[in-house]
Amino acid sequence: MKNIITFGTFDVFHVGHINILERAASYGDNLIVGISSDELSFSKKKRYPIYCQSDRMKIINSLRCVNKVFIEEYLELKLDYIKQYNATLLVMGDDWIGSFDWVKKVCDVIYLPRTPSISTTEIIEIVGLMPK
Ligand code: C2G
Repeated sequence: MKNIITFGTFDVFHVGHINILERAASYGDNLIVGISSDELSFSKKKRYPIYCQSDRMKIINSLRCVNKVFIEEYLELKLDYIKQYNATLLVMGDDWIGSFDWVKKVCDVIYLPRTPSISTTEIIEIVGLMPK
């Protein structure tokens, strides 16, 4: 059994999220997803997510390509999560390229190209500009 692990906030779920999750799942047998806690998301993006962590977990957990979800509290604990879930491959979008190479002593790491022209930030901006 090959366990794949990936991480993200996955706020306001969109096609870029499902694309990376499906591609990550195709590398092994089990896809485990670390969902950023609301506090971790705040520390990364300087705003709280639109959807709270329990709703984001519920959405990701409902996907066919996902086998397990858990809350990621700190970026620095990546290696502990990788060991805890016996993951042999970490998959991340290429906006994180190089950032997690430090786990390579325990686990392979690949960075996949992001889906172009879509992001949660952009969706929030567009919705904010819509006439009432
Ligand atoms: N993503 C993508 N294409 C997009 C948008 C996002 O491939 N158009 C990918 C990102 O590269 C990431 C995943 O979807 O791998 C989740 O994206 P975010 O929710 O923005 O995750 P982020 O807040 O960057 O958290 O420990 C690492 C972090 O927790 C990653």
